[in-house]
Amino acid sequence: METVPIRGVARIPADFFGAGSDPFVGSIPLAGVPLGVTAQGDFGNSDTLISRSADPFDRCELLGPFPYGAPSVDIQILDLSLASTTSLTVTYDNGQDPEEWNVTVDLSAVHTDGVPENDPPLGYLDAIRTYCNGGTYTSLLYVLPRCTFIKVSDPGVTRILDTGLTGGYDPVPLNQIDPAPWVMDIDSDLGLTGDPCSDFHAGITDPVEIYNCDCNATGQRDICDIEDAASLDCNANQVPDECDLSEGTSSDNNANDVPDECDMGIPELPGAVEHQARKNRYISIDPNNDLIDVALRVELTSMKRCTGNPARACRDTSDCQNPTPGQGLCVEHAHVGSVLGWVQEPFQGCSPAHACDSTDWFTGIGPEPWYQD
Ligand SMILES: [Ca+2]
Ligand SMILES: [Ca+2]
Ligand SMILES: [Ca+2]
Ligand SMILES: [Ca+2]
Repeated sequence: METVPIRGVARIPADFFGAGSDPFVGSIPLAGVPLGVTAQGDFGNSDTLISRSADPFDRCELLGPFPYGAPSVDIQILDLSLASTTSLTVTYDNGQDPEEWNVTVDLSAVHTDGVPENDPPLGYLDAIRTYCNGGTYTSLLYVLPRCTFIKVSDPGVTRILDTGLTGGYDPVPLNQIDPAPWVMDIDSDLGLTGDPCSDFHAGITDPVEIYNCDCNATGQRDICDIEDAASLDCNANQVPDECDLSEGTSSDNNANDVPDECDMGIPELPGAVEHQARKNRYISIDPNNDLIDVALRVELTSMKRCTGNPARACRDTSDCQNPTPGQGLCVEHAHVGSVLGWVQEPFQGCSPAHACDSTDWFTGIGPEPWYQD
């Protein structure tokens, strides 16, 4: 919350606070009070709600020619919630009987009555875009405040000054003269939330300002290429992967046109082999690569099983006879395309009594999904 002095309310007339109260002239320091849930939605810690006729820039456009300006955008205040940070002192009969009063400030009824004719003038927002995701802006906003004064010693006693309904008060110009930052997209590292329907977020500075908005020369801002799926971004760095490779920020040692950090975790598999060769029986994979949600799935093209117990896999007939003689012969069963599941340890397991070696049998299949992020 920041302090927003409102200086337009230059004078509170005599007898406003009570018979004989002196006119009050001065500035009252104010701070924002969270709007929270309103008729227009939940605005959390925001203290001011402003509507714009449009976003100043198209998010997917490239940076225009210098000075990167956009037409002015009309703005209008929709809600306001402020409160005094220190009480003000009211006196009577030329300085006698001082009293302390607090004040809260919201909008005059003329702002909210749905009648446009009595509204203060529209304000404007002038934005320039100095890098791909944002720039700076200045603005002017007109406000007719409604002040509710609350007597500190007796909070049940209030006085209301609605500057829109009381003659003699001009709209207060809230002028953002010093260029303030804005962004189109809020960096997730900032932990801030903004209106998801808006491409203009005031008062936020991007941690990194990017000036090359079209690294792949598509004529469209790269972040939109990714959103349109015209470009991939497997490493989730908000840069099209073709630019990661062409600019050398990602390596491609296996020349598959995919940044190598996205290849990590996918083993280089040998070609399909007959199971008798007993290759590929133990594969080390990295399930911690969160960019890849499939580790490795096993398909068998053929497999031997015991004739007496077809559920039992075998290498030769001795496997079918052991431990129970007479369990049949070991013969080939076709299982073309059978998906068995996910690779895990060799089913025999490794133990002091059974050291794993190259003759171990590769059928260790975990129930799906054994490897899944
Ligand atoms: Ca009105
Ligand atoms: Ca582009
Ligand atoms: Ca990328
Ligand atoms: Ca690669």
